[in-house]
Amino acid sequence: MTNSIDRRDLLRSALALGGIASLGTLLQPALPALAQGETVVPFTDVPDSFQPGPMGRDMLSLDTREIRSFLTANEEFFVVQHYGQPEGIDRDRHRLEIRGLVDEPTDYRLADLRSRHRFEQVVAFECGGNSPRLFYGLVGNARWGGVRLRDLLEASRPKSSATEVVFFGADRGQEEIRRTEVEQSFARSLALGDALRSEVMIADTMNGEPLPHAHGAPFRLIVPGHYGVAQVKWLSRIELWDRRFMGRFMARDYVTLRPHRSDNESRWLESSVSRIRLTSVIVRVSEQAGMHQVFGLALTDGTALEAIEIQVDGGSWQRATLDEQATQYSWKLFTWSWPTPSPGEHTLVSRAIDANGSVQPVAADLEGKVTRWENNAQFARTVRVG
Ligand SMILES: Nc1nc2c(c(=O)[nH]1)N[C@H]1C(S)=C(S)[C@@H](COP(=O)(O)O)O[C@H]1N2
Ligand SMILES: [Mo]
Repeated sequence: MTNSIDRRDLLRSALALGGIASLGTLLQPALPALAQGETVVPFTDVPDSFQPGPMGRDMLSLDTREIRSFLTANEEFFVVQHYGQPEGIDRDRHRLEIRGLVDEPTDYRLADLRSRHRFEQVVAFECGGNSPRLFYGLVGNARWGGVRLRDLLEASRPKSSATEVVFFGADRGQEEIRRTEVEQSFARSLALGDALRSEVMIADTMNGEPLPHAHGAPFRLIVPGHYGVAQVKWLSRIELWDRRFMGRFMARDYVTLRPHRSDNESRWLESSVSRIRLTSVIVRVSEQAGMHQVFGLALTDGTALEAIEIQVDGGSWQRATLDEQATQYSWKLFTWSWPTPSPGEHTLVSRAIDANGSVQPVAADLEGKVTRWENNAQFARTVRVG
């Protein structure tokens, strides 16, 4: 499998789908210029001092105003990790170990994965901490290639007592737990039933290129429809257990605390950040020959998106057009033609509605949520039309 073939396949599928991505720019690190005569209507909610891109070595955010293609280039895909990026991982020698409650403990190297049955899928995810602060820049949409986790798990023959699958990264950090200093790997888990879902993959390519180091080379877990924290990078060990895993990133951090009201009763609930909550955000407004276009993106947990609606200055909700390149687990891009806005400042907001009739919440619905995770509230943007 060579990169040039992957690139060509990518271009061909983009062509076949007749999408909005302009071909020459599909995987370019530099963003293309605007269409001739197209100008961006500036957001007035973005301070001049706002600087997306790398923030130290452990974070990179996407400039959502500049999204111009269906797939996010590898160099622009956001980066988050908690214990730094591990050094000294040899792409070809790094091993994935499958252990615990299995009859056949097995090790895999990159070449072993390359020789197994492979597939590709487009999957978008955002960090569970994505928010207005970075204008929702902790998000990306890529075509991942690799093997089904299920195939590897079945080859190791899980014992009937196994209920939990724990995924360990090669990166380690110091934690103080119950007044004890311990060294831990980044780790997350899935219930065995979830781990066996056919879309869960171990990916070693990203947009047809070998997985970059910042994104977990040589291979990472991809759990479509889940927040970023589930997508374990630098995957090195999988263990099957007969009890729940309660590591930091499952049970202490990335835990949402919110009040829940039902039957006149209110109680506090804690839940582990897992499936993506229905969300959408407007990322750009542009003007060309007097026509105004509003552009944005939406994410679901894989549930079909029913509609995106746009509201201007508190008026009636209008239906946006969904980009036809969208797949079940990709992000969903949308556009809306804004008829003749008057000069001056305007407020625009989008809301996503899924096939179950769920509507993206407003900030008031999330009132009382103590932790910052899972902020999927409708996000009003302001622009000045000149
Ligand atoms: N090994 C490892 N995997 C990890 C993390 C980490 O710290 N270590 N961070 C997680 C979090 S919180 C996010 S949001 C995603 C980000 O993936 P990306 O950097 O490829 O965008 O990786 C996840 N996988
Ligand atoms: Mo994250």
